[in-house]
Amino acid sequence: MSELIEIKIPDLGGADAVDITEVLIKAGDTVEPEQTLAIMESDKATMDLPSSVAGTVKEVILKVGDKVSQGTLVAVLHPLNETATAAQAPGQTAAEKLPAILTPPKPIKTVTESSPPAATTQAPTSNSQAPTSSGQAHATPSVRLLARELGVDLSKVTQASGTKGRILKQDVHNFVQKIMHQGGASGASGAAIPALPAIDFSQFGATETRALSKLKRLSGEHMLNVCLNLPMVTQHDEADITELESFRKTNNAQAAETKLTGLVFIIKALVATLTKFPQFNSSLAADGQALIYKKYFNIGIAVETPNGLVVPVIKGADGMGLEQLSTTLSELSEQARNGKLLPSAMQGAGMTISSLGGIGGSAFTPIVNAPEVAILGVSRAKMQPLWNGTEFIPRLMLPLDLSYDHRVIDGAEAARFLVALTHYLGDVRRLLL
Ligand code: CAO
Repeated sequence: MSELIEIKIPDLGGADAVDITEVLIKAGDTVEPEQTLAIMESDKATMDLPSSVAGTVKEVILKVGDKVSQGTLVAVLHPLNETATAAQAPGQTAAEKLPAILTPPKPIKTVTESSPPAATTQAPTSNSQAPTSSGQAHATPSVRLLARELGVDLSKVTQASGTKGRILKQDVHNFVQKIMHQGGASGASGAAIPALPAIDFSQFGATETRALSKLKRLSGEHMLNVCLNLPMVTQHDEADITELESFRKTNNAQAAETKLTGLVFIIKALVATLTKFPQFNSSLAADGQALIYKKYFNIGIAVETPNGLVVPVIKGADGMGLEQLSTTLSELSEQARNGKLLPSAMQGAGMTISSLGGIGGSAFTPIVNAPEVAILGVSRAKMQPLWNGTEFIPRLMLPLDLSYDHRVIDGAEAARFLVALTHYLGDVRRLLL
């Protein structure tokens, strides 16, 4: 008779008290390695719990609504083969034997860096500070976060479509829609924004409807909230990167190991500029009455993935050289594209860079990744004639777009910030001063 296997929650990248929203196994089921056993939902992401072993479920310990952390017991299995028990240490009791640590949870949806790292401690926008008395309502942290962001008092949401009367996100959206329609009908004024009219496009020609990915829906929700709540302005400037590019090319031709892209120089220059302008590396306090200055230099990088945009964070960018930044950037963007980023890898940025330079374009207006207060957009560098006082000379010019929260940053500060950044990029030796 084989030993029993205890399935436990693995390292959740620092997340704690994560909600179990679905349990997909029951006693008697046979599970395969990689099969999803349950779904967890934190404020930042929904993750599935894949099994690392094959077996028959003897007992399921978890139930929907439980809060779990690393080490919480999920289920007990009879293994299907002996390999599962091969790692058993001698002297363990039956209960201790082979706590099969699950393979790392797979994020299946993420709110992107744009989401506040912790709903309970960091309110991203002024609306999120709207007083609510929703403490008793039955809802997951992410639903509570959504309610806070929309200024919805959960105790007033009467429709609860989830199991055991749990309020779902759709219920919150329905509630808001209902209020908006009531407002419109009664002619009441206020912040409610009327929904766009639904149009049957098939009247104009053939159409096909495809569902948005969860990632797109969630990041879209957050971006809409940011746009509705932040007074944003975008400042544009150009950096002369002729010398930088010449150094980069020479270095790449000589250094076989790590190729540097222009982006790592921009990260380095951004960190130097942030040290001079610390208000750009800050967030508004929850009550909107103070600024929280971050003494760390964590830079979010917007990465395009097949499912949508995610923002992994390069932590401690100030302590990294160009090569280490390059390696870290390519590791994080690869993990992002393979859907392997843990929620913790997308948290804690001070400021974000969104680079479209590899694709094209001369300027754009990136959306601030609230609760951050500024974001740097990078467009495609191109050769341009520059007047040097005597003649036009060809220079490689890099367009930069700085969007900022005007509640925190003034236009003059933004202009100075970009001037400083372009100086660093114009002569990277200044980074050593
Ligand atoms: N000007 C000119 N060329 C540029 C450039 C710029 N500003 N930025 C990058 N390039 C070039 C690179 O040098 C590279 O050229 P080579 O292949 O000849 O070396 C090529 O474009 C591709 O670069 P890259 O995009 O792969 O690498 P990166 O380090 O510049 O960027 C990353 C990495 C992860 C930011 C990028 O791959 C990416 O995902 N960008 C999209 C981000 C995005 O979607 N932002 C929008 C957010 S708002 O919706």
